[in-house]
Amino acid sequence: MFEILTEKLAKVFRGLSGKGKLSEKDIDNALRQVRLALLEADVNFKVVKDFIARVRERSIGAQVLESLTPAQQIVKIVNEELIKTLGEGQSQLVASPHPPSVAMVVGLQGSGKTTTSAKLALHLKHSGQRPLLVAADNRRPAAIEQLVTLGEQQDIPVYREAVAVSSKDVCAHALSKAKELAATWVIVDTAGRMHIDEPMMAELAQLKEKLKPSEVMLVVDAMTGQDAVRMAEEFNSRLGLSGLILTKMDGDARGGAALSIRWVSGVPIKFIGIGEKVSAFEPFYPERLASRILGMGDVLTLVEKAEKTFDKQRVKELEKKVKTASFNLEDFLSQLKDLRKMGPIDQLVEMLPGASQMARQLPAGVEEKHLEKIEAMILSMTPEERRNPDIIDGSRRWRIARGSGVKPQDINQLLNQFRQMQKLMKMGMGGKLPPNLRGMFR
Ligand SMILES: Nc1nc2c(ncn2[C@@H]2O[C@H](COP(=O)(O)OP(=O)(O)OP(=O)(O)O)[C@@H](O)[C@H]2O)c(=O)[nH]1
Ligand SMILES: [Mg+2]
Repeated sequence: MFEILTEKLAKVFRGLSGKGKLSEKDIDNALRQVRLALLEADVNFKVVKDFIARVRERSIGAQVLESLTPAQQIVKIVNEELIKTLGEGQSQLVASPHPPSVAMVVGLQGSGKTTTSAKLALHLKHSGQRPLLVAADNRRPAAIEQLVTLGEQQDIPVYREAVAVSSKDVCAHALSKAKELAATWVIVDTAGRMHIDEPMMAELAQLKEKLKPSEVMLVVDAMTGQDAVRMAEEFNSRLGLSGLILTKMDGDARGGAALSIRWVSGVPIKFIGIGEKVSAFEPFYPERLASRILGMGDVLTLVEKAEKTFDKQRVKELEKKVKTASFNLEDFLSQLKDLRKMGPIDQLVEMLPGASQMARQLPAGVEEKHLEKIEAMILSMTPEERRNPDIIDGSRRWRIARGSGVKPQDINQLLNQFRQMQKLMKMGMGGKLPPNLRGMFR
């Protein structure tokens, strides 16, 4: 799920980061592509429209256009708005002030109610609760057996009665049983239908009346796309839902349901099912899904770190120096120092305002120790030499090499590479980085 969307978004962002500053037109162009990617992922039309409008409004603001890392700023905005769409923060289960708390599990036929009831019970058990499962789906004898089997496997008690007993009575008796067992949670697996119909809703409403649940959770098959979204709206208006559980998130659906359902229905997603096994169940974290969709791991934290580490004014000065090609080894050294304060080098180089052009040409996995070496060499130079490397002759080279524990050839190599870099800067940094310059970071 989401692979195609992730790929498409990554392409849009790559396109943006290839540019220095962004114009309004660049942003609109990028957002058009984002919009298309979301629609192709089957995200609800209204959700896409709102989302794009929010991202655009924030992106067109001076903050991004004038920023030195506009592409990263936009990724950051997209991430934040995506989280908003998915529901900010994690939605916890709501327990009743008078235990046992009751969670009703509802949904259409085959959505995963029975499996999910068992998953939820196991999750609660693992968090120190004493769950009781209740087989209130008396439409099919097999449904009861299925729950009993799952409960037995996990050593979780299951309350059941004969098929002939009404689900209302089963629930009433189950509550007494829960008291007897001192259960803290009662998870009620209910009957589903092929489609939403009045008898089902009426029965569920009756059960809700009886059980007074603190949670009414709709189980939604994420593979059903926009149908899932409509269904959530209907269930919610009729029954009043407290949470959603998206199942089959391990499938190859395009992900549109997952991305739309919270925004459209207003009901928070509390858990996701990610496999057939009872353990394949997780609390839902909007931030994690958003960053997974954006395929960026912890890049955002890095952006924030970069914002904190690089003094804006100094960054501006550096940019100017780069533009006028008066960027010298001293500037380079100060950038390296800032960079090393922050962490994993290969991802960070990208954020160096002056070197971001270069960074894209760098091979993956630039190693820390090579940067250390460069830093040592520059540190062994006098300020004069750093500002004007041309004065470095044979004897100075010898001295610098000895001071930094390298060979004189290494100093030569650094200076040559630096001269090339300056040349590139003079040309406006437009060209590709020559292969030997890439070696500078290795
Ligand atoms: N891959 C995957 N399969 C799931 C997941 N959740 C449920 N299933 C499968 O979906 C099928 C239906 O699950 P059930 O739990 O029986 O669904 P139900 O809603 O109780 O179905 P009825 O009782 O017939 O209405 C089963 O084969 C489950 O193993 C999930 O998160 N991932
Ligand atoms: Mg079932």
